[in-house]
Amino acid sequence: MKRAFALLAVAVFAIHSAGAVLADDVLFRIHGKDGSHALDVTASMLGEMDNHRFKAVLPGGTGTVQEVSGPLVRDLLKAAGLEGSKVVAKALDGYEMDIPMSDMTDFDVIAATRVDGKPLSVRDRGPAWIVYPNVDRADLKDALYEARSVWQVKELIVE
Ligand SMILES: Nc1nc2c(c(=O)[nH]1)N[C@H]1C(S)=C(S)[C@@H](COP(=O)(O)O)O[C@H]1N2
Ligand SMILES: [Mo]
Repeated sequence: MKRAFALLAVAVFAIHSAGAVLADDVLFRIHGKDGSHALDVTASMLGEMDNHRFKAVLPGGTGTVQEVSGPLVRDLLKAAGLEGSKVVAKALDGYEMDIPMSDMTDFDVIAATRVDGKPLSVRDRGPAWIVYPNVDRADLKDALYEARSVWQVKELIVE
């Protein structure tokens, strides 16, 4: 028993070192101004939520159509009980962008955590990427929405 536990501990450590996403690792955090209604979003939480999937061309990429999946941002905010007029998306590289709340209700904007079925690591611009359905809606393939397509999202703040 003790040995089994030790082996498990080694395995968990090995997975961590390899940079894999564990079910309960916090991918990103959402909250209101002054930290209210904070919700830590984990992979296991997303496994239980409705994940949306669609084709999109990721801005700054190769221009190819890829399949992205993740929760709708409006569903995440609802789950946390957050309401407001904008979402401030903060990324690991210090990039920060204000996104009007109307985008979340008008379009199916997701916090993509997978591209072509593969979980996004920080190296592939994860843990989460704000993605607009710009294949179904060609009008969303626009500089305005590209600038709002924040990658390496670590925090979403509703104001
Ligand atoms: N984390 C992060 N997301 C970002 C950016 C950035 O610098 N950091 N640039 C934005 C802008 S201005 C655009 S046009 C698109 C594509 O950026 P790229 O052409 O520099 O790859 O990603 C957006 N998302
Ligand atoms: Mo841009």
